[in-house]
Amino acid sequence: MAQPLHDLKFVTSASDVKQLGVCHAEVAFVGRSNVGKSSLLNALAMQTQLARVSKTPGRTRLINVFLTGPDRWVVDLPGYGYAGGPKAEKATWSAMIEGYLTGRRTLRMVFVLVDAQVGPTKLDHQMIDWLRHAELPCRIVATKADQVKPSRQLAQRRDVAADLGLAPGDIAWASSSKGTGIVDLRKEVASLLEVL
Ligand SMILES: Nc1nc2c(ncn2[C@@H]2O[C@H](COP(=O)(O)OP(=O)(O)OP(=O)(O)O)[C@@H](O)[C@H]2O)c(=O)[nH]1
Ligand SMILES: [Mg+2]
Repeated sequence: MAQPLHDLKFVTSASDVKQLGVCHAEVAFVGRSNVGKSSLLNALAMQTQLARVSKTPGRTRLINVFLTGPDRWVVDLPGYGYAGGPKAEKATWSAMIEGYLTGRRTLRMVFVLVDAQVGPTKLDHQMIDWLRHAELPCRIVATKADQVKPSRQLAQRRDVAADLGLAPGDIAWASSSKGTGIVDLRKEVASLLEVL
């Protein structure tokens, strides 16, 4: 059988949640700029150029919607914490993300991506606290796990989890470039979207 999510295809970009139509179920990826959201999406879809990956932070500036199966969406959100750009633009980004996160009843899970090596930043904490307060389901994914030295992997996983008040097993540990954790994450997303 074909792998789930392999058929992900880009549908639309929006600057406002009001521009989005309805779907049956959706999951979203958030995280600070450059944390690897688009790369993870590509890895999950087994495609190299589905979502645009860039060395320049702030590449993804709109709500990008990808479709899999019948009316199932995977949504790539613009990264937060991008230092560049005018202040007014940053305020627009936060409004865009908040509007999306609070405006979708079909949203089943928010995957919050945190850099495995750097650990949760102040902005990551703010995002996670905000999601918990808004009672939105969230799952932490530590990205770029290949950047953590093999001898540090276990300890780092424990530290990142503890920093967020979680157990190590609560965090998905992934590397888009090496493929670590991608199969499990793909299954998790497919199961949430009921496309398994
Ligand atoms: N070593 C390593 N680098 C990665 C991994 N995933 C992404 N990167 C690199 O990190 C950089 C940013 O990746 P993106 O996927 O564009 O990050 P993003 O979160 O979508 O960034 P914005 O769209 O700017 O918010 C790129 O240079 C990627 O090649 C990974 O698993 N391991
Ligand atoms: Mg991106």
